[in-house]
Amino acid sequence: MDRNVRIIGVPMDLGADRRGVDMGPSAIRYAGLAEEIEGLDVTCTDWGDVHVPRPEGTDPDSGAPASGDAKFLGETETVCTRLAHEVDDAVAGGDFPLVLGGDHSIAIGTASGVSREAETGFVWFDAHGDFNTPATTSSGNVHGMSLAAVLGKGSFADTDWAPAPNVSEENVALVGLRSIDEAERPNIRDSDVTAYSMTDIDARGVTEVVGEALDIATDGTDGVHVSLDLDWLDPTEAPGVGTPERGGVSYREAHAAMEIIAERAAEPGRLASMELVEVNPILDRHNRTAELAVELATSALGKVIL
Ligand code: EXY
Ligand code: MN
Ligand code: MN
Ligand code: MN
Repeated sequence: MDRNVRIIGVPMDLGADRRGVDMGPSAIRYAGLAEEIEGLDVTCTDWGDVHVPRPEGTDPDSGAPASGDAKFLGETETVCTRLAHEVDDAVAGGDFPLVLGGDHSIAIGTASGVSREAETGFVWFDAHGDFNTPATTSSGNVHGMSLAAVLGKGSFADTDWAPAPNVSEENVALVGLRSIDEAERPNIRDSDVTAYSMTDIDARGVTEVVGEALDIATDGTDGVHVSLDLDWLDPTEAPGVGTPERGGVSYREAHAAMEIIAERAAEPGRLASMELVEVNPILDRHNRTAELAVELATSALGKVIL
Protein backbone atom coordinates (compact mmCIF):
# COMPACT_ATOMS: atom_id res chain seq x y z
CA MET A 1 0.00 0.00 0.00
CA ASP A 2 1.72 3.18 -1.21
CA ARG A 3 -0.93 5.56 0.17
CA ASN A 4 -1.28 6.87 3.69
CA VAL A 5 -3.96 4.91 5.53
CA ARG A 6 -6.55 7.20 7.13
CA ILE A 7 -8.39 5.50 9.99
CA ILE A 8 -11.97 6.74 10.46
CA GLY A 9 -14.00 5.41 13.39
CA VAL A 10 -17.81 5.21 13.41
CA PRO A 11 -19.08 4.28 16.90
CA MET A 12 -22.52 3.34 15.58
CA ASP A 13 -24.88 0.75 17.08
CA LEU A 14 -28.30 2.06 16.05
CA GLY A 15 -28.47 -0.25 13.04
CA ALA A 16 -28.22 -3.36 15.19
CA ASP A 17 -30.20 -4.97 17.98
CA ARG A 18 -27.39 -5.43 20.42
CA ARG A 19 -25.68 -2.57 22.23
CA GLY A 20 -21.89 -2.55 22.40
CA VAL A 21 -20.89 -2.48 18.75
CA ASP A 22 -20.47 1.30 19.15
CA MET A 23 -17.31 0.42 21.10
CA GLY A 24 -15.90 -1.49 18.12
CA PRO A 25 -13.63 1.35 16.93
CA SER A 26 -12.02 1.65 20.37
CA ALA A 27 -11.52 -2.11 20.64
CA ILE A 28 -9.88 -2.26 17.20
CA ARG A 29 -7.60 0.67 18.04
CA TYR A 30 -6.76 -0.96 21.38
CA ALA A 31 -5.80 -4.11 19.45
CA GLY A 32 -2.98 -2.07 17.89
CA LEU A 33 -4.30 -1.27 14.42
CA ALA A 34 -2.13 1.81 13.79
CA GLU A 35 1.03 0.15 15.10
CA GLU A 36 0.46 -2.96 13.00
CA ILE A 37 -0.11 -0.90 9.85
CA GLU A 38 3.05 1.12 10.51
CA GLY A 39 4.84 -2.21 10.93
CA LEU A 40 4.10 -2.75 7.23
CA ASP A 41 6.12 0.37 6.47
CA VAL A 42 2.83 2.06 5.54
CA THR A 43 2.07 5.50 6.98
CA CYS A 44 -1.11 5.79 8.99
CA THR A 45 -3.09 8.66 10.50
CA ASP A 46 -6.07 8.33 12.80
CA TRP A 47 -8.68 10.92 11.88
CA GLY A 48 -10.81 10.08 14.93
CA ASP A 49 -14.52 9.28 15.04
CA VAL A 50 -17.60 10.47 13.20
CA HIS A 51 -20.00 11.87 15.78
CA VAL A 52 -23.04 9.60 16.25
CA PRO A 53 -26.15 11.29 17.72
CA ARG A 54 -27.92 9.51 20.57
CA PRO A 55 -31.69 9.28 19.90
CA GLU A 56 -33.61 11.52 22.27
CA GLY A 57 -35.37 9.37 24.85
CA THR A 58 -35.71 6.43 22.48
CA ASP A 59 -34.85 3.08 23.92
CA PRO A 60 -32.37 1.72 21.35
CA ASP A 61 -33.56 -1.74 22.31
CA SER A 62 -37.09 -0.91 21.25
CA GLY A 63 -38.78 -3.71 19.37
CA ALA A 64 -39.06 -3.94 15.61
CA PRO A 65 -41.34 -1.31 14.11
CA ALA A 66 -44.32 -2.27 12.04
CA SER A 67 -43.05 -3.79 8.81
CA GLY A 68 -42.37 -1.27 6.11
CA ASP A 69 -40.20 0.71 8.47
CA ALA A 70 -36.58 0.83 9.62
CA LYS A 71 -35.32 1.84 13.05
CA PHE A 72 -33.36 5.06 13.44
CA LEU A 73 -33.29 5.81 9.71
CA GLY A 74 -32.94 9.53 10.49
CA GLU A 75 -29.90 9.01 12.72
CA THR A 76 -28.43 6.57 10.18
CA GLU A 77 -28.82 9.21 7.48
CA THR A 78 -27.00 11.76 9.66
CA VAL A 79 -24.10 9.41 10.44
CA CYS A 80 -23.74 8.06 6.89
CA THR A 81 -23.82 11.54 5.38
CA ARG A 82 -21.04 12.63 7.72
CA LEU A 83 -19.05 9.46 7.05
CA ALA A 84 -19.45 9.82 3.27
CA HIS A 85 -17.97 13.30 3.52
CA GLU A 86 -14.95 12.05 5.49
CA VAL A 87 -14.34 9.08 3.15
CA ASP A 88 -14.63 11.36 0.12
CA ASP A 89 -12.18 13.77 1.76
CA ALA A 90 -9.70 10.95 2.41
CA VAL A 91 -9.89 9.74 -1.20
CA ALA A 92 -9.57 13.29 -2.53
CA GLY A 93 -6.51 13.72 -0.33
CA GLY A 94 -4.89 10.61 -1.82
CA ASP A 95 -5.36 8.60 1.39
CA PHE A 96 -6.71 5.08 1.81
CA PRO A 97 -9.86 5.15 3.98
CA LEU A 98 -9.93 2.38 6.60
CA VAL A 99 -13.32 2.65 8.33
CA LEU A 100 -13.96 1.05 11.72
CA GLY A 101 -17.50 0.08 12.78
CA GLY A 102 -19.86 0.09 14.37
CA ASP A 103 -22.66 -1.91 12.87
CA HIS A 104 -22.84 -2.64 9.14
CA SER A 105 -25.24 0.23 8.41
CA ILE A 106 -22.15 2.48 8.21
CA ALA A 107 -21.31 0.83 4.86
CA ILE A 108 -23.97 3.09 3.31
CA GLY A 109 -21.78 6.07 4.15
CA THR A 110 -18.50 4.43 3.11
CA ALA A 111 -20.02 3.37 -0.22
CA SER A 112 -21.38 6.82 -0.90
CA GLY A 113 -18.04 8.48 -0.16
CA VAL A 114 -15.71 6.10 -1.97
CA SER A 115 -17.83 5.92 -5.13
CA ARG A 116 -18.41 9.68 -5.40
CA GLU A 117 -16.04 10.03 -8.34
CA ALA A 118 -15.10 6.45 -9.20
CA GLU A 119 -16.83 3.34 -10.51
CA THR A 120 -16.43 1.07 -7.49
CA GLY A 121 -16.81 -2.69 -7.14
CA PHE A 122 -17.63 -4.35 -3.84
CA VAL A 123 -16.56 -7.55 -2.13
CA TRP A 124 -18.93 -7.89 0.85
CA PHE A 125 -17.81 -10.60 3.30
CA ASP A 126 -20.74 -11.55 5.49
CA ALA A 127 -22.78 -14.40 6.93
CA HIS A 128 -25.81 -12.29 6.05
CA GLY A 129 -27.13 -10.75 2.85
CA ASP A 130 -27.81 -7.30 4.35
CA PHE A 131 -30.34 -7.18 1.50
CA ASN A 132 -33.58 -6.54 3.36
CA THR A 133 -35.58 -3.42 2.58
CA PRO A 134 -37.98 -1.66 4.96
CA ALA A 135 -40.75 -3.64 3.25
CA THR A 136 -39.14 -7.06 3.89
CA THR A 137 -37.31 -6.60 7.19
CA SER A 138 -38.59 -8.42 10.26
CA SER A 139 -36.17 -6.75 12.68
CA GLY A 140 -36.24 -3.15 11.44
CA ASN A 141 -32.44 -3.09 11.86
CA VAL A 142 -30.69 -1.11 9.14
CA HIS A 143 -27.54 -3.26 9.37
CA GLY A 144 -29.65 -6.01 7.74
CA MET A 145 -30.52 -3.64 4.88
CA SER A 146 -27.23 -1.87 4.24
CA LEU A 147 -26.31 -3.42 0.88
CA ALA A 148 -29.88 -2.97 -0.36
CA ALA A 149 -29.62 0.68 0.67
CA VAL A 150 -26.30 1.14 -1.16
CA LEU A 151 -27.87 -0.27 -4.33
CA GLY A 152 -31.06 1.75 -3.95
CA LYS A 153 -33.38 -1.24 -3.70
CA GLY A 154 -37.08 -0.93 -2.75
CA SER A 155 -37.92 2.30 -0.94
CA PHE A 156 -34.21 3.11 -0.69
CA ALA A 157 -34.52 4.15 -4.35
CA ASP A 158 -36.38 7.20 -3.05
CA THR A 159 -33.61 7.96 -0.56
CA ASP A 160 -31.43 10.88 -1.49
CA TRP A 161 -28.91 10.35 1.32
CA ALA A 162 -27.37 7.07 0.18
CA PRO A 163 -26.16 8.12 -3.23
CA ALA A 164 -23.77 5.53 -4.58
CA PRO A 165 -24.37 6.19 -8.28
CA ASN A 166 -21.11 4.57 -9.29
CA VAL A 167 -21.73 1.17 -7.73
CA SER A 168 -23.25 -1.28 -10.23
CA GLU A 169 -24.87 -4.52 -9.05
CA GLU A 170 -22.85 -6.40 -11.68
CA ASN A 171 -19.69 -5.42 -9.77
CA VAL A 172 -20.89 -6.56 -6.34
CA ALA A 173 -20.02 -9.96 -4.85
CA LEU A 174 -21.41 -11.23 -1.53
CA VAL A 175 -19.13 -13.89 0.01
CA GLY A 176 -19.87 -16.29 2.86
CA LEU A 177 -23.68 -16.31 3.11
CA ARG A 178 -25.29 -18.71 5.55
CA SER A 179 -28.18 -16.80 7.15
CA ILE A 180 -30.74 -15.28 4.74
CA ASP A 181 -34.29 -14.28 5.69
CA GLU A 182 -37.10 -15.85 3.64
CA ALA A 183 -38.37 -12.42 2.56
CA GLU A 184 -34.81 -11.29 1.73
CA ARG A 185 -33.97 -14.22 -0.57
CA PRO A 186 -35.89 -12.98 -3.66
CA ASN A 187 -34.30 -9.54 -3.21
CA ILE A 188 -30.88 -11.16 -3.70
CA ARG A 189 -31.94 -13.62 -6.40
CA ASP A 190 -33.69 -10.90 -8.44
CA SER A 191 -30.65 -8.61 -8.30
CA ASP A 192 -27.52 -8.65 -10.48
CA VAL A 193 -25.32 -9.13 -7.41
CA THR A 194 -23.25 -12.36 -7.37
CA ALA A 195 -23.88 -14.24 -4.12
CA TYR A 196 -21.47 -16.96 -2.85
CA SER A 197 -22.76 -18.99 0.09
CA MET A 198 -20.71 -21.13 2.42
CA THR A 199 -21.79 -24.06 0.23
CA ASP A 200 -19.85 -22.51 -2.63
CA ILE A 201 -16.82 -22.13 -0.39
CA ASP A 202 -17.17 -25.76 0.80
CA ALA A 203 -17.30 -26.97 -2.80
CA ARG A 204 -14.73 -24.70 -4.48
CA GLY A 205 -12.54 -23.41 -1.70
CA VAL A 206 -12.10 -19.85 -0.48
CA THR A 207 -9.22 -19.09 -2.83
CA GLU A 208 -11.23 -19.79 -5.98
CA VAL A 209 -14.39 -18.06 -4.71
CA VAL A 210 -12.62 -14.90 -3.51
CA GLY A 211 -10.54 -14.77 -6.70
CA GLU A 212 -13.74 -14.86 -8.74
CA ALA A 213 -15.42 -12.30 -6.47
CA LEU A 214 -12.49 -9.96 -7.02
CA ASP A 215 -12.73 -10.46 -10.80
CA ILE A 216 -16.38 -9.40 -10.56
CA ALA A 217 -15.56 -6.35 -8.43
CA THR A 218 -12.67 -5.19 -10.61
CA ASP A 219 -14.30 -5.77 -14.02
CA GLY A 220 -14.59 -2.33 -15.60
CA THR A 221 -14.29 -0.46 -12.30
CA ASP A 222 -11.74 2.07 -11.02
CA GLY A 223 -11.38 0.42 -7.61
CA VAL A 224 -12.67 -2.13 -5.14
CA HIS A 225 -14.19 -1.58 -1.72
CA VAL A 226 -13.87 -4.45 0.78
CA SER A 227 -16.60 -4.57 3.42
CA LEU A 228 -15.55 -7.10 6.08
CA ASP A 229 -18.25 -8.06 8.54
CA LEU A 230 -16.44 -10.06 11.23
CA ASP A 231 -19.46 -12.35 11.52
CA TRP A 232 -18.24 -13.84 8.21
CA LEU A 233 -15.88 -15.92 10.30
CA ASP A 234 -16.98 -18.79 12.46
CA PRO A 235 -18.03 -17.61 15.94
CA THR A 236 -15.32 -19.84 17.47
CA GLU A 237 -12.83 -17.49 15.81
CA ALA A 238 -14.85 -14.26 16.08
CA PRO A 239 -17.15 -14.48 19.13
CA GLY A 240 -17.42 -10.72 19.58
CA VAL A 241 -20.13 -10.02 17.00
CA GLY A 242 -23.79 -9.15 17.47
CA THR A 243 -25.31 -11.71 15.07
CA PRO A 244 -23.08 -14.80 15.19
CA GLU A 245 -23.90 -17.66 12.82
CA ARG A 246 -22.30 -21.11 13.10
CA GLY A 247 -20.47 -22.58 10.12
CA GLY A 248 -18.33 -19.58 9.16
CA VAL A 249 -14.88 -19.52 7.61
CA SER A 250 -11.83 -20.51 9.59
CA TYR A 251 -8.96 -18.29 10.67
CA ARG A 252 -6.77 -19.51 7.78
CA GLU A 253 -9.54 -19.20 5.19
CA ALA A 254 -10.07 -15.58 6.24
CA HIS A 255 -6.35 -14.83 5.93
CA ALA A 256 -6.20 -16.61 2.56
CA ALA A 257 -8.99 -14.31 1.35
CA MET A 258 -7.18 -11.19 2.55
CA GLU A 259 -3.90 -12.34 0.99
CA ILE A 260 -5.65 -12.63 -2.38
CA ILE A 261 -7.01 -9.12 -1.90
CA ALA A 262 -3.51 -7.89 -1.12
CA GLU A 263 -2.05 -9.58 -4.17
CA ARG A 264 -4.84 -8.84 -6.66
CA ALA A 265 -6.11 -5.46 -5.43
CA ALA A 266 -3.93 -3.67 -2.88
CA GLU A 267 -0.59 -4.34 -4.61
CA PRO A 268 -1.80 -3.14 -8.04
CA GLY A 269 -3.39 -0.12 -6.35
CA ARG A 270 -6.96 -1.27 -7.06
CA LEU A 271 -8.06 -1.45 -3.42
CA ALA A 272 -10.04 1.79 -2.92
CA SER A 273 -11.13 1.38 0.71
CA MET A 274 -11.89 -1.11 3.44
CA GLU A 275 -14.17 -1.28 6.47
CA LEU A 276 -14.16 -3.57 9.48
CA VAL A 277 -17.63 -3.86 11.04
CA GLU A 278 -19.71 -5.59 13.71
CA VAL A 279 -16.97 -5.99 16.32
CA ASN A 280 -18.80 -5.99 19.66
CA PRO A 281 -16.36 -5.94 22.63
CA ILE A 282 -19.14 -6.69 25.14
CA LEU A 283 -19.68 -10.09 23.50
CA ASP A 284 -15.99 -10.69 22.78
CA ARG A 285 -13.42 -12.76 24.63
CA HIS A 286 -10.33 -10.79 25.64
CA ASN A 287 -10.63 -8.56 22.55
CA ARG A 288 -9.79 -11.48 20.22
CA THR A 289 -12.32 -10.42 17.54
CA ALA A 290 -10.86 -6.91 17.43
CA GLU A 291 -7.35 -8.42 17.26
CA LEU A 292 -8.52 -10.62 14.39
CA ALA A 293 -9.91 -7.56 12.60
CA VAL A 294 -6.47 -5.93 12.87
CA GLU A 295 -4.74 -9.06 11.57
CA LEU A 296 -7.08 -9.35 8.59
CA ALA A 297 -6.78 -5.68 7.71
CA THR A 298 -2.97 -5.87 7.72
CA SER A 299 -3.16 -9.07 5.65
CA ALA A 300 -5.26 -7.24 3.07
CA LEU A 301 -2.74 -4.37 3.10
CA GLY A 302 0.12 -6.72 2.30
CA LYS A 303 1.47 -8.35 5.48
CA VAL A 304 3.10 -11.66 4.52
CA ILE A 305 4.29 -14.59 6.59
CA LEU A 306 7.71 -14.99 5.00
N1 EXY B 1 -31.35 -10.67 8.27
C1 EXY B 1 -31.48 -10.22 9.67
C2 EXY B 1 -32.11 -8.81 9.69
O1 EXY B 1 -32.29 -8.26 8.62
O2 EXY B 1 -32.37 -8.30 10.77
C3 EXY B 1 -30.13 -10.21 10.36
C4 EXY B 1 -29.18 -9.19 9.75
C5 EXY B 1 -27.82 -9.19 10.41
C6 EXY B 1 -26.94 -8.14 9.70
C7 EXY B 1 -25.52 -8.25 10.11
C8 EXY B 1 -24.64 -7.14 9.76
O3 EXY B 1 -24.65 -8.48 9.08
MN1 MN C 1 -23.32 -7.34 7.57
MN1 MN D 1 -23.38 -10.16 9.17
MN1 MN E 1 -22.16 3.85 -13.38
